[in-house]
Amino acid sequence: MFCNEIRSCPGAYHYPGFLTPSVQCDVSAHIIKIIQQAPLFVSYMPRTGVPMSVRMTNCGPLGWMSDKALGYRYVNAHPETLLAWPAIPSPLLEIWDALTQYPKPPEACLVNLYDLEAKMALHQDRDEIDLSAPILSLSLGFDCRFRLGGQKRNDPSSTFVLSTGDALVLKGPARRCFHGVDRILPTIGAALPPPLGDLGVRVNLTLRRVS
Ligand code: MD6
Ligand code: FE
Repeated sequence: MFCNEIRSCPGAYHYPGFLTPSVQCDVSAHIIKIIQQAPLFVSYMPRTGVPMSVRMTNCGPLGWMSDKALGYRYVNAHPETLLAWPAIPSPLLEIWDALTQYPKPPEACLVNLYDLEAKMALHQDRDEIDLSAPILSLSLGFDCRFRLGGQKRNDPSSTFVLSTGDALVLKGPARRCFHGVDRILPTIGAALPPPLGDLGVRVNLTLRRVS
């Protein structure tokens, strides 16, 4: 399989088109079922309460959320239904094994759904207790301009495009790199298959170890 190590960020590996179209369809069907069991919700920035522009849900033993009062955290139940998160579908567990070779399965899979205007501000993923485990990201739908920097917010960054079917693994030093989604590139790339396409234009899954 073809893979680029991102120059500005050692430990970041981009696998363009890693998911074949048929796997993308299968994963999309699983995402629809997850959203039926665990509806999309909005997270809010800690302290300010500013809503995030993506809608999200999770699968796995733990799920990520944020609200004004308690901020970023992992929880074992959906904040609105109070039900346990659905299980991580087996194709995603297999992709995790193939791309990370990490000896333990992911504990959380965050599902972020973007509309045309949604973005993701520059951030580090550091709410996990175990920051030595890799993070695996999978993208479906429209392209986006993804920004990857260094371990400090003001370190130089570079951008590249994440397209449908792309995988990105952040491990080692890259695990703590700042990153974000500058914008969706609506003129390029595949639309999400129905009925996901009625909900948004891009899905990003991030699979992580937490504990
Ligand atoms: C996104 N991705 O692609 C947002 N986090 O929509 C992330 O925030 C991310 O791609 C950790 C590792 C890889 C990622
Ligand atoms: Fe992230």
